[in-house]
Amino acid sequence: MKLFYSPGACSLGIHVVLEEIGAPFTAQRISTRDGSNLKPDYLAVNPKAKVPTLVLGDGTVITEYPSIAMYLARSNPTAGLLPEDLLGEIDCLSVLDYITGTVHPMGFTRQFRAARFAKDAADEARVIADGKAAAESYLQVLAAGLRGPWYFGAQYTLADSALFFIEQWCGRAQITPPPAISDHHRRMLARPAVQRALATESA
Ligand SMILES: N[C@@H](CCC(=O)N[C@@H](CS)C(=O)NCC(=O)O)C(=O)O
Repeated sequence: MKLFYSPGACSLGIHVVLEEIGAPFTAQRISTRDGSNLKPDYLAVNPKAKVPTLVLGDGTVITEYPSIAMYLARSNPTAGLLPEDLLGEIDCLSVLDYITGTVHPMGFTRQFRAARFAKDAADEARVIADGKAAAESYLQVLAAGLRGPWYFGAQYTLADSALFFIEQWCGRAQITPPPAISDHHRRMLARPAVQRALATESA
């Protein structure tokens, strides 16, 4: 398997999942900051020009964070990254969708890529402020759902690694998360799989 990631991007959550599973994989760095995701070589793999992208050994390409995460968890059931009951699994998918479909784009992308959403340069400060306010309110929702020590209580799941990339972004966005989220972030940083993924991405 090969993971295309950009350092510190949402692909970090998938990188952590791969490290948790422990199956062999190659981490292929591209940078969305320097526009490598727009180059023809990468567009041939993922025409959406986004990370993460997972390429399986037989060449199958999987895009979109929740789909990649679900594939990895379902194809490696012994890693136990999904609740076992159907409604638990659906709850987990719901958290992944909320984080990647709402919190990420509406809260954080608006702050980190304000120019894309602003009418002109003068409008960027408003876009950033709106993104920050939205992110703070989404974090309250996530904190209220956190059952601790992991998102769903005793079992560590895909929801935890997705929440982790958001927690990493709070510093860059100068957001102080609710205490339950900061505590969860500290627990994540203590996990060897998280430390391995961070070491690779910062090398
Ligand atoms: N819907 C996609 C969104 C992924 C996404 O927005 N990734 C960002 C990095 S965090 C990206 O690749 N941005 C590059 C760009 O928009 O130019 C998913 O869930 O995988």
